[in-house]
Amino acid sequence: MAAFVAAPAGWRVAGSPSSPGVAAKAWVTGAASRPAAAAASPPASAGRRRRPMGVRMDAAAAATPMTNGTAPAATAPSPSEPGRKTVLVLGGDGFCGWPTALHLSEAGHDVIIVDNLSRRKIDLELECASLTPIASMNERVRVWGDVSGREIRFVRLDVARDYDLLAALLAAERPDAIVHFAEQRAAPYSMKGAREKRYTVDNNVGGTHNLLAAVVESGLAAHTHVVHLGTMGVYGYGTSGGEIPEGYIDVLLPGGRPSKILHPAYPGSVYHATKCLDALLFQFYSRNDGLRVTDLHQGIVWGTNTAATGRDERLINRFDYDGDYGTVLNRFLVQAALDIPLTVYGTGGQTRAFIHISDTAKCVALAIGNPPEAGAPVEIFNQVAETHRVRDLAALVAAKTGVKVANIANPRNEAAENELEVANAKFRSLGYDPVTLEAGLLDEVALAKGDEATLRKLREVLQEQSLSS
Ligand code: NAD
Ligand code: USQ
Repeated sequence: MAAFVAAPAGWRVAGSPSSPGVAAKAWVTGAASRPAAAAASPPASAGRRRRPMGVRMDAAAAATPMTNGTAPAATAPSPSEPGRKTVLVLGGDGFCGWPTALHLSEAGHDVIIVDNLSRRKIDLELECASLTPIASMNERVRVWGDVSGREIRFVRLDVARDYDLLAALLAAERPDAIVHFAEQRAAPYSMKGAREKRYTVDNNVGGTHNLLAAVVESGLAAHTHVVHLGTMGVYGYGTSGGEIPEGYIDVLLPGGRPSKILHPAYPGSVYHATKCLDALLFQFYSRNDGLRVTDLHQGIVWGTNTAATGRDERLINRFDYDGDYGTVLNRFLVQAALDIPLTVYGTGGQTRAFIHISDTAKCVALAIGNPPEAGAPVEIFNQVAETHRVRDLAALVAAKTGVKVANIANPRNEAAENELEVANAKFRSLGYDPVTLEAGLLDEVALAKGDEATLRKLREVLQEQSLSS
């Protein structure tokens, strides 16, 4: 348990655990303490060309509705339901993708999840797991059919590798919108070593480019709206010198020529760099092919469940708390529940933007409902609710739970202190009314701290993970 506290994974420690109190537990320390073979990144297994679930490999597949074969006897919403769209959710097995898929399905859209399950493989590689028990994808969509009466189809394919299958899927389904979550999203993981850096770039940039090329090749450029989950980290931290605008800045080019350009990119990790490269691809395809793209620059997501994932325990969302995928507030919540001092890296002067998981789903739905015109510049929203300094977050959690705070050497190469002010007027004007941390945190803490059964479960899970590592 103490290992969990003291062993954040980060890029300064890759290859040689060096932060004080680094633990022996592989599931905590990440690749740093793992033999090379055990650290094999997903491409090793993803490379085996498995037949994606439900996807027929013959030519007829392109015209055949694709399901996972266990689709529930669901009452699909009527095709005439107003505003109903066919929506592909790439990465729909993940932390943000799963609740978003359910939210969109509940809203009446015809949802198809596409995922290669690579995140589950990374769990095995890191010898860690979601704190919450995650059902298989087949079970997830079956249970959703039972409780909601709505069908979600699941197609297993690798967006970065299975180009032909992806293109066939688009041609067959002609989706109105594609929500693209399918990327390797942990900055610490992307900085572990050359293997993880290369995987992150190949997977993220390759996947995004495959998607854009497939939309064009399928003749859907003017039809399909691509909604991508980007990150606030593309702007860098403390680089804007004031409020960060939504994507673009007005500049005067030499000779006094006015122009509107993408906000300069200041990625702080290889992962964040892939989001900057994605943004350039969107700009190119939007100008060159008239693609309709919305890029959502999202802050750090916290929380676990949404109304939809709370409808049955087999629908529960994943909750990561390890040093790579566990985001800061969710780590603090687990630490508080176990009465482990909160791991503030450095001074905790890093200011970051935050959003609750239920708002992720709502914002994506808002974006889908407000597509840009074909040929319009990429629409960019800052998908954030509020900003906080890490040390203030720790103080808030400590005040609500009585847990102590531990400042530990920062394993990341980042500014010790930064200001962060973010514009998000566009989302607010569309009706976005965010869950705030002050209000929502109470629920999460109650879940983790107030409920003895949950506490017991947390301890059991940590105990099991310690034994198996
Ligand atoms: P996650 O790792 O839980 O989910 C990503 C999903 O995509 C996984 O299910 C994974 O198996 C799948 N995937 C990855 N590569 C794939 C590929 N090549 N083909 C098919 N499926 C693939 O991550 P998340 O937290 O849900 O994040 C989703 C997206 O939102 C990411 O792009 C991330 O950058 C962005 N985002 C997340 C946060 C956050 O705090 N979690 C904040 C800002 C932005
Ligand atoms: N931090 C701590 N203690 C911890 C863990 C983290 O102090 O135990 C600090 C980190 O040093 C960092 C901040 O908290 O300064 C945020 O770290 P994080 O791991 O919560 O989030 P980050 O690495 O920024 O990445 C997460 C998601 C990523 C997304 C990004 C949005 O994993 O997919 O893009 O948030 S943003 O940060 O706005 O760019």
